[in-house]
Amino acid sequence: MRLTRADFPQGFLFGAATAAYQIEGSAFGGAGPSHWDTFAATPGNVVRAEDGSRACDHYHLWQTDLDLMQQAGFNAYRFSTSWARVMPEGRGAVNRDALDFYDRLVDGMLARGLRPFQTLYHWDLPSALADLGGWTNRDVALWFADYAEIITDRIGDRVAAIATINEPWCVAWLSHFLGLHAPGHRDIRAAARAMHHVLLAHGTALERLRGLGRGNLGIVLNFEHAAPASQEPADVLAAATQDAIFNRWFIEGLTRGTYPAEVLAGLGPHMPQDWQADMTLIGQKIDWLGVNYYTRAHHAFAPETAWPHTVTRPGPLPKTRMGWEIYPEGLYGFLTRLARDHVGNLPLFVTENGMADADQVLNGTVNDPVREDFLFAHLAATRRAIADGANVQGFFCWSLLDNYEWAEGYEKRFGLVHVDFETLRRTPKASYHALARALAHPV
Ligand code: IFM
Repeated sequence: MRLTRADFPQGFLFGAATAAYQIEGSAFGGAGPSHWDTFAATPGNVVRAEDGSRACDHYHLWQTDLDLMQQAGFNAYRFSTSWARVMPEGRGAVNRDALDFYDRLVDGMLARGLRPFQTLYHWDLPSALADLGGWTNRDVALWFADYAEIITDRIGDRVAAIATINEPWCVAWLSHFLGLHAPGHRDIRAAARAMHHVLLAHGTALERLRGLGRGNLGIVLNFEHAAPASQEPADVLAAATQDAIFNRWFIEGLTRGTYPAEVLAGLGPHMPQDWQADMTLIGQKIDWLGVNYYTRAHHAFAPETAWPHTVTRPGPLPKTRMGWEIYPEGLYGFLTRLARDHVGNLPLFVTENGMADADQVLNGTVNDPVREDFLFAHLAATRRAIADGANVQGFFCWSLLDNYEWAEGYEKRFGLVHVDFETLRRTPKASYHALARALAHPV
């Protein structure tokens, strides 16, 4: 038996999530260039060098997309506002068309009974700020707070919740240590700085918004279950180190006023001077925490490599088109672990969960049974975490639409709704209809 709305607490929010650069079309409406435009234009970074200039053209088709949200029976929509759209140079001049666009978008959500969950930063750093060092420059915290103030001045009176940053691990580690996302650095000093400045920016913006009377402020972290590749002590240690980098650095910075010793062992010498003095600002109270969860990874000790001396190995479970193992148990694990070890009764939201496949339209329909099973298994894991005491108040599928999957271009389809990137035609997939049936169920 599949779960329905009635299996969740009264008032539980169901929604889908998107991000500006992945759907809007950055060429429209006077947006400035972002570091994703230049990363994508550099050979070898992105599959087929695709970028977000047109994407799903949500900039023009947003009403259709909000209708799809409403027709699915969702009661919340997680979207991001683009810094490069609102402030094309990152600082200074404001693009009035951008403010008008987000104003209409939020009103459109409210008119359809969708609670707007805004994310302030989902990776489109304005190029002018990237030129100044981006996340490696401490000033990014103030630039970000200024942008946060400007956009919330326009729409903050109507949004239900605001997240400062989406997935700091990706902003900092994936992009400055592993080099796989913009700006594509593979540099431990840049990574250490970004790992700290991303939380400093969160704290600075949070303080600014709180001072302006804004409420329901949070942050969205991503978590990945870190398993040892074997039971050898060295592999167990490798998994613990990766767990500390991925799953503990940000939440401990936010809630414990320091970073895990295992990570400081590697990053310590490269950290900004006096980083400890920022931890009170970083550790300010948040009103909710967003949890993005997709998979687990297996880690092995790699003595021949530099710190953190780890490599990943393939796991045994079925995998999605991203090559990610399907492991719903990991979501249960993080929701209960966060409640137990870090945030107590703080409201948690699953702000992203979903999977990529090579979905195709056949005779006007898209069959995606693997995604259906995936989503219902993760909903069941969430329900079990709630029963075991985690205060989870909502679940957002990633994503409403097939969209620009960053370095993977348009090849990996995460949507509940198929998008034909030639015609821009939207076709709801079977998983969309299955969710709509589950949500139509009387409470
Ligand atoms: O598409 C991304 C999203 O932008 C952030 N979280 C993970 C998704 C899938 O990779």
